[in-house]
Amino acid sequence: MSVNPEILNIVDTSVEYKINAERLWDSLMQMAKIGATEKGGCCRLALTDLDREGRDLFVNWCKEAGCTIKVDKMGNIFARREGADSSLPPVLTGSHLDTQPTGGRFDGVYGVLTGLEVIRSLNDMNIQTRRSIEACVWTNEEGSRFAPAMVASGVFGGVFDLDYGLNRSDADGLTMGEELQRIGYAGDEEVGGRDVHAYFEAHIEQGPILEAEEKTIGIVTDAQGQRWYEMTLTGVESHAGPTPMNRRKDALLGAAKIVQLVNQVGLDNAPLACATVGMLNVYPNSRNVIPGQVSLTIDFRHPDDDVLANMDKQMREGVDSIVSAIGLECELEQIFYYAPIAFDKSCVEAVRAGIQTHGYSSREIVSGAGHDACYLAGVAPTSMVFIPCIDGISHNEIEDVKPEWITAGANVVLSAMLQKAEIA
Ligand code: HGY
Ligand code: MN
Ligand code: MN
Repeated sequence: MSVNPEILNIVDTSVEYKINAERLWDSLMQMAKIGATEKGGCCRLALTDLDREGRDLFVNWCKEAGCTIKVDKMGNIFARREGADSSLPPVLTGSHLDTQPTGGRFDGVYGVLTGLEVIRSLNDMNIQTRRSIEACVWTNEEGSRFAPAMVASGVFGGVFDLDYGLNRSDADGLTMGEELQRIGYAGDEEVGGRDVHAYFEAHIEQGPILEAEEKTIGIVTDAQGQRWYEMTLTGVESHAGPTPMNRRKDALLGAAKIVQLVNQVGLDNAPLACATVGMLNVYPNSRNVIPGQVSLTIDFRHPDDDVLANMDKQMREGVDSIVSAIGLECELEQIFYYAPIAFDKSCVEAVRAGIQTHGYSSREIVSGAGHDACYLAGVAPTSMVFIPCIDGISHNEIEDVKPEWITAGANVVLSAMLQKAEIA
């Protein structure tokens, strides 16, 4: 595995800088108690009281580690450990604390607490870095309570404007701005617009590749692109008894055909395409009423932007023929899109050097999931460090890892950050 020689001069990578594995695992298990679910997962939806509890715990731990805390207008948290030259753009690491409704204990949290552990370990080793280090928490990465995903890192990355971000609303009409105020995380700092020297994000792979290939670290070179849609199908509610089959405008029949169509679009663009209908609401949802309206969501992913565009075209053509055959109205809105991302080569090299220092097994990998790093990549040299998860399962309460994977990923992040932050 070749490593860029000039990087190796900045930090003596023969020294295996290590984190405190037990302390990191313990922090993860303490955070997992907040919103713990019966099946062993976590439910801490963005900007709920449980999210606030998790944020408060993180902030207190960072203050104990000597950090100063800043919160921006999207509620993003930055815990800063001053470097020798605080005028230099800092090196950031982090992820998210919000979870899916049936989320796990590691998605997002792992990256956030790895950032804290890097700071705690630098304190233990009494290392002063030349550049400041910041451990971050990005608001609403999941896009579950408030769509779309990665809203706050998207505002930081200049993709969404602040007004758009603050006005995302949940199913009850509550906006992110209102909920940030309510939980006390509507910060004063401007969102983004500042220089960041490098950003690293540790995350579980959330897929099966690393575990199947028995690789401890994923060197994330790219992330696939995404398109998210919201669709409303409108037919005619009518009585399930006297309405003949040939006189129906059944919105749920249309939705069922569209679920099949979305799946087929994924299969037609195999093996890399992903296509999912994750949400479906039927109105009036009564057993003896022919559904008059159905709302559903579509999630398309692919590492090639042209294929992603073709999936969009294939879906729209299929939808048109389904709705006209049944006589439905269809409102279709694309609410989220970003093109596939190539991460920064020098950051990828810093990760590779960290892997070499520790002698971990590794392979290059493209991220199937979206991450805040995808938007940070637009404003700072960025890369990610993946670790395996058991059976590749995530966005599921049974999400699990091996502690040694947690340790390895954090050691690599520590090494990569030291290369970028340099030792004073
Ligand atoms: O949808 C995603 O890829 C991420 O979990 N927000
Ligand atoms: Mn995540
Ligand atoms: Mn997730």
